[in-house]
Amino acid sequence: MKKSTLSIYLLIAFSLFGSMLLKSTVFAAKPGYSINNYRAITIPIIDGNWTTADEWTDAEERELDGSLTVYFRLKYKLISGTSFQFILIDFLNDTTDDSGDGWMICIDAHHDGGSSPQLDDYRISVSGHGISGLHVYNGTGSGWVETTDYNWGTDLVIVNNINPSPHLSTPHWICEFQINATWLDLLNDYTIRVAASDASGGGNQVWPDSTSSRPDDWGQTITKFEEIPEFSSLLIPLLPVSATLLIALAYKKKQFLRA
Ligand SMILES: [Ca+2]
Ligand SMILES: [Ca+2]
Ligand SMILES: [Ca+2]
Repeated sequence: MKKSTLSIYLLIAFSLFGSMLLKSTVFAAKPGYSINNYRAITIPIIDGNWTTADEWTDAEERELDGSLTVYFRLKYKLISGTSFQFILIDFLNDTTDDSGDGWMICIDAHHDGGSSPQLDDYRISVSGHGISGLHVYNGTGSGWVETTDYNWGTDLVIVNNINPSPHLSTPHWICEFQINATWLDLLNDYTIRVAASDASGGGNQVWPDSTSSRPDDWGQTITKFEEIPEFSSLLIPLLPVSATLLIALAYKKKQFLRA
């Protein structure tokens, strides 16, 4: 075999091997849907309210698909050795307190996708706006089964309320989540599906447009080991505020879903 022919064969072999490697490291998620998950500068107070002007300015935002206007943001923070994921949903159009209103967060903790919920997948569903409407589900490999294997206050806190936000001064539903990453065995770059619905109309608002039963179609989070760049310079002045919020957070953990 000529040297040149051998080189071509080797080149093809390496290209194939390279493409196999690439395929094995591409995680399942819906194309075109990703959000950076920054380390928080401000630890949010979970109270269903944009509590301070800068409470969520250190997190990226995405708008949910659907006919209504709903935004969500997410960020994380290590607090006393435990990592917490924080999520805000700002539902501009929903001003009505309906028993059929709903929030839903689906998480593929190990971002391994699939056409049905797997053992590492979780679904947190809230219908109405009270604690009685909270149900948490775990994937079985073929569907969902409800689980009560978590502690309210340490693993999960959700508070929703009708308040104004920087997006809209007219009071509307805002929901904040605090999720313990250890509880879900949450890995970096997990995938997520965020949904909100107003029983007064408009249907389901979702990011990404997908179903809760198919993790392959959820959106990619990209863990950043830094604060959001534009706000890095504000870190030092905000430190005393963060300490205050941490104390407030410990107090708020006893709250039920509706503040
Ligand atoms: Ca808040
Ligand atoms: Ca409503
Ligand atoms: Ca999974």
